[in-house]
Amino acid sequence: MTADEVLDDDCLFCKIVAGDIEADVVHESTTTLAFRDLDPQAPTHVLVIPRSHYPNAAALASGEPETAAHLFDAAAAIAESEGLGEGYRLVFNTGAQAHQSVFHAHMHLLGGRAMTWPPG
Ligand code: DGP
Repeated sequence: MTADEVLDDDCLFCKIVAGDIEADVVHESTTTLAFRDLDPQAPTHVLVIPRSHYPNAAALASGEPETAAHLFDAAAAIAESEGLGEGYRLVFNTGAQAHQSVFHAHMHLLGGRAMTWPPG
């Protein structure tokens, strides 16, 4: 944990950041944490999150724009370490209608199989 991160006691991903819930961590930095999704939708399915609590990507971009950029840096590093040179997809579900179920900003990194377009 870094000194300036802001956590929400009721948030699942904040509990992962705090180490209170285990996760299969694949990458970390002072501002970000990345771990494998519990319900993977592709051979590689990693969630890249800010350590601090923001309810969605827009709130993160507004509150901590440098950390928002760090999520993309982390995704690029993970894509390389996971061997996703053929391509990968980055997704931010935002809001219930878009199937956001955890209201701590997170980027899905999906790869390792051919993707369909348009997404459902
Ligand atoms: P979203 O639906 O976009 O809010 O994505 C939330 C993702 O979080 C979903 O794909 C499943 C994953 N998830 C939920 N609970 C846990 C957990 O406790 N650990 C891990 N690693 N992933 C989780």
